[in-house]
Amino acid sequence: MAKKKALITGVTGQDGAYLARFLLDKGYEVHGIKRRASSFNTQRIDDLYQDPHEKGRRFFLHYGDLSDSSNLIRIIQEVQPDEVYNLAAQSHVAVSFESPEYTADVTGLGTLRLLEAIRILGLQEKTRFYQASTSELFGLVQETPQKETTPFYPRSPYAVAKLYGYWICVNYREAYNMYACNGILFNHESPVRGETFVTRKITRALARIKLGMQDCLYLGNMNAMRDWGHAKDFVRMQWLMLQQDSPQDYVIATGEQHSVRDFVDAAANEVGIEVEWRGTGEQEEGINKETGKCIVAIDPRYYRPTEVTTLLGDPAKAKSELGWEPEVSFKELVREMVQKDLIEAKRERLCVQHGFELFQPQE
Ligand code: NDP
Ligand code: GDR
Repeated sequence: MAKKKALITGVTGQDGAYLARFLLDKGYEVHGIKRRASSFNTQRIDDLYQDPHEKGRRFFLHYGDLSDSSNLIRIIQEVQPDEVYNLAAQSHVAVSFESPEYTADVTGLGTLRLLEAIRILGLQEKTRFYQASTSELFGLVQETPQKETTPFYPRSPYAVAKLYGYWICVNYREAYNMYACNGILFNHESPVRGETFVTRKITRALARIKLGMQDCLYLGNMNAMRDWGHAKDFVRMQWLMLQQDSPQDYVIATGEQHSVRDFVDAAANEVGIEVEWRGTGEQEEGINKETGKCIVAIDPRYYRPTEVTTLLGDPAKAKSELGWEPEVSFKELVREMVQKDLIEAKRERLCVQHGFELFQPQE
């Protein structure tokens, strides 16, 4: 039987990297779209790279951008994919308040461009489509826990753009009979999570604080509640959704909720620091019990103009219809992330001890 071909947009991102590995392990030929950048941006998938001269190669990268229809049409025509996973997006909620139009273009219209490319090329019978929808659609929550039927109330330009992506995917399914589905995924993390999302920011900072490479971690709203899972579990579900008899939308979540402060405590515990919380609101701070030093503080610049204060998913449909269960617990997720960041911090400290000056990006 011919190998199935998958095309992944956003292959250089967290989920793209996990999904590419997952599909290669399943025997797929995997094509990914990467953006042209002024420096290397493929760190998360470098180990998958195969020399173009290698026989039997199954992993291919194409330059492209979700803002460029002609480029998307050309790539899809060339690849003729059985499955398209649309993971590319300007995916940072806070950044979307600063770049709302760009976010609408890439995160919202980008979805339309891909669906149109499939339709224009006459591939709607062959190509199945996965849209990376999000729990941010629920925003100001109307019901707890949130499930497939919970009304949406987006609270950021990012979420509004994803709302467009959600509905255009449903519309192409109904109008053109395409196999197109939305995975409404709650937050999922991993050791390769982007460094400016709160979980990775916390694990990275606490590892560095433990090793004396940083003094304090500055955060915004520590009361925010999220349903955090592991990316590895969630990409399995993305694939499962495209293997069914008929296309449907699913909520993917763990069904367990923690606050940002809980995440700090769990990560601190993993690195071996006990945090004592003092004060409230903008004055709240976390003190290292052993040293008496303040290691966590609030910086209001991380507050968002409109916040999503609480999210908790109900994955019952995914469990009963697709037999999906998350395998990694919250504690295991935090441990894996902290362990990876401790290794990075040790490497960094070693360089400093040997006289190398390191460039530290700030967030
Ligand atoms: P990342 O931010 O890690 O990855 C986003 C990817 O999109 C990167 O590969 C990025 O490229 C690419 N990208 C950004 N802009 C463009 C563009 N204009 N054209 C082409 N590619 C572009 O996100 P995640 O992997 O965490 O998430 C994957 C998807 O799932 C996203 O759509 C996100 O919105 C959605 N989602 C994520 C959740 C999560 O908790 N992780 C939960 C729910 C939904 P580059 O590497 O060059 O920046
Ligand atoms: P989110 O993730 O907005 O849920 O979007 P993020 O990790 O950015 O924020 C989670 C919560 O933590 C609060 N917070 C902070 N957030 C960041 N980034 N930095 C801080 O310093 C900080 N302090 C507190 C936030 O206010 C928020 O309440 C992620 C993205 O992956 C989206 O693409 C995806 O759709 C959703 O998850 C589901």
